[in-house]
Formats: sequence, structure tokens, C-alpha cells
Amino acid sequence: MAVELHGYQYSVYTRIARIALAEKKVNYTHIEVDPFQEFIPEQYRAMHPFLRVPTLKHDDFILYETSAITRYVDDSFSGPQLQPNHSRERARMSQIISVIDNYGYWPMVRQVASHRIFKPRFGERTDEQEIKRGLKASAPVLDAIEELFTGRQFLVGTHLSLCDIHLAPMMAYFVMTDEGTAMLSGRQQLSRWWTYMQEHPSVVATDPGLPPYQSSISES
Ligand SMILES: N[C@@H](CCC(=O)N[C@@H](CS)C(=O)NCC(=O)O)C(=O)O
Repeated sequence: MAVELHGYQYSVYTRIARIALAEKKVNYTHIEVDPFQEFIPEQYRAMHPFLRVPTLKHDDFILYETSAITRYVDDSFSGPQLQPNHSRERARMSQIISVIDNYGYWPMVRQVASHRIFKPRFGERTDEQEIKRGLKASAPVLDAIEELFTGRQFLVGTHLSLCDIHLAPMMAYFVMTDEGTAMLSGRQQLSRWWTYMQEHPSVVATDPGLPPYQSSISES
């Protein structure tokens, strides 16, 4: 049984898959693919028609789309169950994952965290307007998840589930910005959740750190 995870070290979606694999204690090989580079190896192009990361390869079974990957990992490997049994809790978990994918990822990660944290490190220009737009769009997402929060320690039910795993890497980047920290502090349940989640072993073990600063600011 060979498991490969093809992904980018700083990618939130790759980290989601890594957390699920860590929870299930699956041994796997990480193959680094940076989807933001012009050159993407032919081998990866053949696996993912949309050239996003991550992609999981389990023997001859190739799977892309992170929420499909985490469900497959949960269903295929022993270890703690990461999806609730109760149909309403399971539906709530799926709903939160969809909210994160469809409304949260872009503003929280690509507009706020990317422009505030990553672009300066990659020698690229920060666009303050993008950050402003991202913060505005992030607020209703945090409100919605705060409202949907039905668990105590975790978002849904009594155990860690795939929606906690989906949100954690995005929240980690979002709260690296002062604006993100301020926005989280206004949401009591989510703040409590993050205090706990940031110390959770699989979240700590998959922390990619931050890229080092590159020296020049490009004009593009
Ligand atoms: N729907 C995809 C989204 C994955 C995704 O957007 N990954 C980012 C990195 S976190 C990516 O590959 N971005 C490359 C790009 O935007 O060109 C999934 O669930 O796997």
C-alpha cells in the first residue's frame, strides 16, 4: 500500500489533507508541487486537470479535490472516525466545509493572508484594496460558522471532524494578520475553538511555517 500526497508546502488545502492523514496515522510520501509556478511537471498535469493542489495517490487510485480526499482518507484507514454518525451532524459538517470552500477560502486566504503575509515575503506588492475587500467578505463567513457552531470543543458534535480540519489551516493564516485576529476576537465560539485547535497535535505537526523574505519587490 503506497500513499503519495502531491501538494505545496504552504497550501492550506494540502495542509487539510495532511491533517487528515496525520489523524489517521497514515504513512505517506509528500511530493512537492508548487501550483503557482509556471512549470508544473507533466506527471502532475496528468493527474489534476485544474492544476490545483493537493492530489492523493493511493496505489493506482488518483483523487483530487480536498473534501473528497479527506472523506476517502477517513473511510479507508483505521484510526479516529472523522465524520459524525448522526445524519444532521454529518450534514452540518458538509455544510460548513462548503461554506469554507465557496465563501471563506478566497477572502480569508487569497485576499487577506496572501496580500498581508505572503506577497511581502515573495517580493510582490501588497494591494490594500484586496485586503479591504477580503476582510469585508470574511466577516459574514465567520458569522455563519459561529452561527452553525453546534459542538462544544469542536465545530460539530463531540469529536474532531472534517470541518474542523478544513477550517484550521485557513484560520491559521487569517489570524497571522492583525485584522484577522481582531475579527476572530469578536466571535466568541470560534475564538474558543481556535484557542483549542491551534494546539491540536495534528495541526501543530503540519505547521509549514512561513517562507523566508525574498529581497526584491517586483513591478508586476
Ligand atoms: N477545490 C480545490 C481547491 C484547491 C486549491 O485551490 N488549492 C490552491 C492552493 S491552497 C491552489 O492549488 N492554487 C493554485 C492556483 O490558484 O492557481 C480542492 O478542494 O482541492
